[in-house]
Amino acid sequence: MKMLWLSLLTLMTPSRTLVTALPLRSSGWPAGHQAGPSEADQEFAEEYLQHFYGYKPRSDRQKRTADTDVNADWTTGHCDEIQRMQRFFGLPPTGELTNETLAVMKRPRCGLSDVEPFGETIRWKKSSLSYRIAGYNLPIPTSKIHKIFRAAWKLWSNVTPMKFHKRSRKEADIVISFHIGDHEDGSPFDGTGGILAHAFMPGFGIGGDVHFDADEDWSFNSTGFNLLAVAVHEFGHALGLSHSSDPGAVMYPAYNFAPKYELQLSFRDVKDIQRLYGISSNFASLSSKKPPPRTPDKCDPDLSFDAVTELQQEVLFFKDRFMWRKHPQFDETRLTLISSLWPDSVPPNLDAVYQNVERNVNLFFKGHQYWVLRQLKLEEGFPRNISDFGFPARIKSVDAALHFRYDRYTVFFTGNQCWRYNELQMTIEGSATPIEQQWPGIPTPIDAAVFYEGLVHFFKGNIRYKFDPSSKRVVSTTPTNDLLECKKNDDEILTERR
Ligand code: 0DY
Ligand code: CA
Ligand code: ZN
Ligand code: ZN
Repeated sequence: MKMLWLSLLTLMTPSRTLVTALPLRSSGWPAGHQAGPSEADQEFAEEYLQHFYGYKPRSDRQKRTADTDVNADWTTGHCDEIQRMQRFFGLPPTGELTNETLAVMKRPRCGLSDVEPFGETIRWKKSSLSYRIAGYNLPIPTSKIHKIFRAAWKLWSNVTPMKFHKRSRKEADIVISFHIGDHEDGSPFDGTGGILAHAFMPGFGIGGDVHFDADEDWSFNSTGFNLLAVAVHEFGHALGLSHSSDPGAVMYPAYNFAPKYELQLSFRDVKDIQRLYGISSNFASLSSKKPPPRTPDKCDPDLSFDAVTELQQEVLFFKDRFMWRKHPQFDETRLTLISSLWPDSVPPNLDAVYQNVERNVNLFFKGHQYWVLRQLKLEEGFPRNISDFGFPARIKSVDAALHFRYDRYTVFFTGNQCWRYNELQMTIEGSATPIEQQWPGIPTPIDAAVFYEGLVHFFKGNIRYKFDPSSKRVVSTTPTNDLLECKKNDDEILTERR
């Protein structure tokens, strides 16, 4: 991830040392008065100062009386920004738009703003941005592409005071285009897969522009890559966001779109963009109706799990649309989206999961449905109804499933009862028994259960109960999240500080 972001930085924000290293001339400046700049030059300079020096046009500056000298008036209005720009380039800080000043402005340069020192925030200095769609010829109809881009901008304008307008002709702040292979910006595309798109950080010229790899199978449903999902990510870059280490974020460096899950900005994305541009006036009412989803935090003392299972040598802890994977060889438990391992087939907010080693399948339960996956593939005909297991009709869901691989049976937990399911005969043995009888000391209903290191681990809320099946008693209780080892990596600490 770090690599991706580093390469993005070097590719997308051409070094500004290039600008500062330009030879500075110290002599030969014209001393006398010179003819004022043309209107076209004024317009150019105005845009330049807006982009790089945070110049904000004020409406009173536009008001000109008939008898004022237009050039003098323009220069007075821009004096401060021109001086700052002149100092930056080693020009005499006259505050006037001299020919030399104009010449320096017109030199090719990178898209970064000079106002904010490197390492600080790069963002647009105005709240209304224009975008233009240039040079597309794709299997998707134009009207559909327009709709997708409008929807992608809307996600960002919902939470910030930013406004985005489509332009069909004329220049635009953000030019969106589709390209194949080398398209002469130093970052060639790579055919199908790999790099899907890239964007330039806010700035003049190519700054803010978004390029999509035309070799990809772009789609607006579930085949290929979802254009909306990638557009939202790229527009985030075009607005000045870098990659996020939060796997729930749209700005996560890898394509993580799950068609079953509605595309929305995560809490992290919203925080990051609002740090750059502030909060939209209707944000409070919007987010009270539908708050941006938070990514679960392994260090949250109130963390609870939806389900826990063994998977090969790993233990998987499920929460919402995420899971932590604990591998005996790695001391760090990594958070990933469930969809990054099982794309499209497994739903979020599961009730129970278990692995049947003998049959080499994993079973996922949610509500009255269950899914059987062999390796990473969904078996045909699933999801099916949990009545298959032989539960009476009153059982509408299960709380947890506990598989005993050596004895070939699985215990299902429902409320304060449990059921013993014989995996060989594929039937429930006898009828339900009270949990307190089979598993004394375990509170009900439970969230999750797993067999791990010779003990049964029950999870309820933020407490984990270690149960010894041979002596039939709880041997210890610990916080639910202690197996995840709450140690934050640098990335996470950095993102949280913001
Ligand atoms: N562009 O913004 C990217 O991040 C490039 C890589 C960069 C070094 C130029 C890129 O296309 N990354 C792929 C991507 O899907 C990585 C991949 O998994 N193939 N990025 C866009 C994306 C789309 C949707 C990311 C998310 C969601 N999270
Ligand atoms: Ca590609
Ligand atoms: Zn490009
Ligand atoms: Zn990216």
